[in-house]
Parts: sequence; C-alpha cells; structure tokens
Amino acid sequence: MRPLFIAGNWKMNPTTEADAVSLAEAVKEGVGQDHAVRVAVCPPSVFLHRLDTVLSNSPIGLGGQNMHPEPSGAYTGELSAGMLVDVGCTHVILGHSERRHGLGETDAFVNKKLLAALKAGLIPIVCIGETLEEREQGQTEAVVGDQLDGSLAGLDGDQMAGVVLAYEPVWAIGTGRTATPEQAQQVHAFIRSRLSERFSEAIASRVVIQYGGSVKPENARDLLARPDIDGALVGGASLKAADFLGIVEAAR
Ligand code: G2H
Repeated sequence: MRPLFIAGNWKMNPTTEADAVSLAEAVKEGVGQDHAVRVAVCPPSVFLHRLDTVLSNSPIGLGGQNMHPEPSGAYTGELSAGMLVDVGCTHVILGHSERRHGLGETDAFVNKKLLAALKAGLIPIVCIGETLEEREQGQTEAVVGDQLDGSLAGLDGDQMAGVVLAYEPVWAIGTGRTATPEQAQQVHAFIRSRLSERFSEAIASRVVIQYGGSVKPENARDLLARPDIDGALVGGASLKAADFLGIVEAAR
C-alpha cells in the first residue's frame, strides 16, 4: 500500500514570517504525532529556516518550492539542493507549471534539478500536467508522457521509487475548476502504466502520484478514494490551517 501524502504549496504566501509561523504552528498542532498520512509544507524559501524550528518534533516534512541543479556558483537569486538540506528541508517541488509556463522551465532543466535533488537526499515532488488547449486537442497523454520521459531521464528504478509525482492539470490550478475524480484517475493510471513500461510494474506500484489543482476539503475525499491518486499537492487551500487539515483528515 502506498501511503497517502498531502503537501501544501504555499507559493508566494503568506507575506510575513509571523503569519508563516502561525500557519505552520496551526498545521503542526492539527497533525500532532499522526503518522498515518504523510504531510509536508512548502513555504517561501525565506521562511524555511524559521519553520524548521517551528516544525521540530513533528512528522511534518519541510519542502522548498524550487532549486537550481548546480551545487553553488554564480547563479543570482538561486538556491541549491544542499542549501535546502542545510536549512532542514526534506522535500522540494520541481517543475511546477507556474515555473514551466511562467518562467520557461523545460523538462531537461527539471531533469537536471531532479538528479541533483536525489543526490542531496531530498524527496522531489515533480509536477506535470497539460494545458486546457492541449486537453481539448486530445493531447493530454502525449504531453504528460513527454513530460515524464524528459523529466525522468537517466533515473534508475530505485531512484524512481523515491520520487513523488504531482499531476496538476494547468487548467485546474488556482481556477477553482478541479478535474473530476474520473478525469484525474484516468491520467494517474496512464502515468503509472508509463512508469511500469519504463521501469517495472513493481517500481510503478511504489511511486506516489499526487493530484494538484484546486483541491479543497470538499473535493479531497472523492479524489483520494481513486486507486491511483495517492495524495494531493494543495495550493490555495493550504493557506488556511482548517482547510489544509480538512484535506489531511480526508486522507485518513
Ligand atoms: C496547483 C496547486 C498547488 P491550487 O498549483 O500546487 O494550487 O490548489 O491553488 O490550484
């Protein structure tokens, strides 16, 4: 059985450290020492160090929202995998659509980051997903398949088993429009079959595939009940502790 994994992607929120601490404290209190569901929060990088202290003695993982593939050097504004580990991170989100589409990140670049993250011992959450136009043109599987091939290049089976994938249809992100559980399950099953072909059935069955895109307490239970949906990457609803904890509760 794959453990369900709920991660909060806070994006560029909240805007002060005090609010970030309050949110993390409330999530920590709500999760308590429950290990039944894996939980992580991914705050803006300036709050990571402080939140590592706040989340001590808690099973909640701490994740970066991005990193650079190189370990150090002249890369203005960037952070390395080693730096994330040094401030207490256990996870890192890679290839989020807001970076792919807003900042031109390619599968090849995501792949470099992924290899560096694994080398540093971080658990990567690799995001993939099609745009509305691609879905309407019947390109969903072709697009997601290409993203998988490109982002996962050079990985062996053991490495793959430690990667978390997040299927996030771009048209469902922050729009309030969620993929139906059937739509999401269909793509998750496709992703797992692709992993099975590329690696093995045994490896594919171990990979945690989260769904992301307007997940809320009201729709989480239905999504999480599907056989290939192993958790959620939550944006907007991770900014209110009650909503995020409601989604964690739906995973129990
Ligand atoms: C998708 C998701 C979190 P939201 O980006 O990664 O955000 O839940 O706000 O759609």
